[in-house]
Amino acid sequence: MLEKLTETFSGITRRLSGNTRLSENNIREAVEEIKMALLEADVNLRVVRRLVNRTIDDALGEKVLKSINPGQQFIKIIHDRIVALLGDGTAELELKGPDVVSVILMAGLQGSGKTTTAAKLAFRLKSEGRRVMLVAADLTRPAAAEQLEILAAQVGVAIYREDGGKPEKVAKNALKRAGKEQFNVLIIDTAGRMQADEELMKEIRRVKDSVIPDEILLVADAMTGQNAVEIAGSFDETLNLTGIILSKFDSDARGGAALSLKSVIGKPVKFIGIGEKIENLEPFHPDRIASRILGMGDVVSLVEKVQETIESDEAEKLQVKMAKATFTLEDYLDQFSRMRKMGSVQSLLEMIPGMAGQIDESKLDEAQWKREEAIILSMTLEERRNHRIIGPPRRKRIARGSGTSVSAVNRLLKNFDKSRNMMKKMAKNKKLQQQLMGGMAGQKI
Ligand SMILES: Nc1nc2c(ncn2[C@@H]2O[C@H](COP(=O)(O)OP(=O)(O)O)[C@@H](O)[C@H]2O)c(=O)[nH]1
Ligand SMILES: [Mg+2]
Repeated sequence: MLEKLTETFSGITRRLSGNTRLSENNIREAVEEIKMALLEADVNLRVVRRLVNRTIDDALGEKVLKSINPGQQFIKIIHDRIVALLGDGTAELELKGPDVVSVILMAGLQGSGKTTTAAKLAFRLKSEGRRVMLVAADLTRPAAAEQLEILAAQVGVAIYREDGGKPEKVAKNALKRAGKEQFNVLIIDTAGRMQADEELMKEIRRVKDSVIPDEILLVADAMTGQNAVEIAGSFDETLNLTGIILSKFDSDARGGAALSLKSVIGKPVKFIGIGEKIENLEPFHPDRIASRILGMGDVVSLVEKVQETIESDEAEKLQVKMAKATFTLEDYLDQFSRMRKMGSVQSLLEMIPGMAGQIDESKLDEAQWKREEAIILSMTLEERRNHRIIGPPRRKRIARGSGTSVSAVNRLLKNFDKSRNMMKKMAKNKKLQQQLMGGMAGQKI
């Protein structure tokens, strides 16, 4: 899903992120490219227009052109716009407490994935410790209830079905049963048609009225094009949806229509289906999807996090020191307290694209930090500023003072030399520097 879009956007990200100069023309060109990519991916035209106009407005403001790193600033704007397009944060299911029965109603066209998704949800809620009952209220074909029955057995949850009858009656009876038998969640699978028609809408409306669901979820096939948006609109009109689940997000469809849904009908996408198995259901994270499209890992949140903790003039000084390898143990010590404010280095570094696999976890634990901090604190200021003067007698003294060992002191000094060299190398590598230090140094992003 979204491969083509990702390709184009990642290209833009790569091209611009290192730019320290950006002209109005650069911005207009990039926005034009973005516009074409979105249209090609089948994102709704109105949605594209809105996104493009806002992006231009934001990007041409003083802030971008005059900032230290306009390229990154601009990418951040695109990122925020895409996040806004996809939703405001991750939307959770809103269910009642455990002592009452909550009802989830599944709606959607035939083949959209309602039955499968009902089972996936059951699996998810069951693993959260809820007692779930599936309800077969698709009475158009006997095979429909059988499909649900098989899935229910697979998930290990109860199923309620009746032979014949009306869907709204079945739903109501199921709710009664669920109350009596202390189930917490009822998930009602309903019938679909090839096209949304009057009869289907009336039927599902009656089911809704008979049980008053907490969640009314439209299952929309992410592979379908713009008419999915229209269909979603008509379901919303009839049912007042509480959310959308995009099924088949694992397909290689262009995906733009699916991405337009939130913007056009104003209801959040709560989950995405990413395969046929019952565990293939994921919460929908707009920011992660946006980062993925832009090919930037979680770099935006990284930049924001770092920015909160390092002021930018200080950061600039640090960057220069890193580049010239005049970074001392004194600076290093200074970083400890800042780093601590940011959370573990591990989680921080993992947000950088391409870094995830490359970090030796053992080097990053808190205990290790504390030891290193203690060692540096046992040094004199002179030693901190020039670690090369620390010969064997000093090492012994420092080890004793910090309650560590000479070998721990040796290791720290050796590692410090190594990292200083790495920083120097990094500083020569323009791209990596932009990605790492530009972000780490918390420029005004
Ligand atoms: N690849 C993939 N297939 C899915 C997904 N969700 C549903 N399907 C498949 O889509 C088909 C229709 O699903 P079904 O639940 O019967 O749709 P319903 O008619 O709306 O109840 C089945 O073959 C499912 O296995 C998904 O997220 N990914
Ligand atoms: Mg079905």
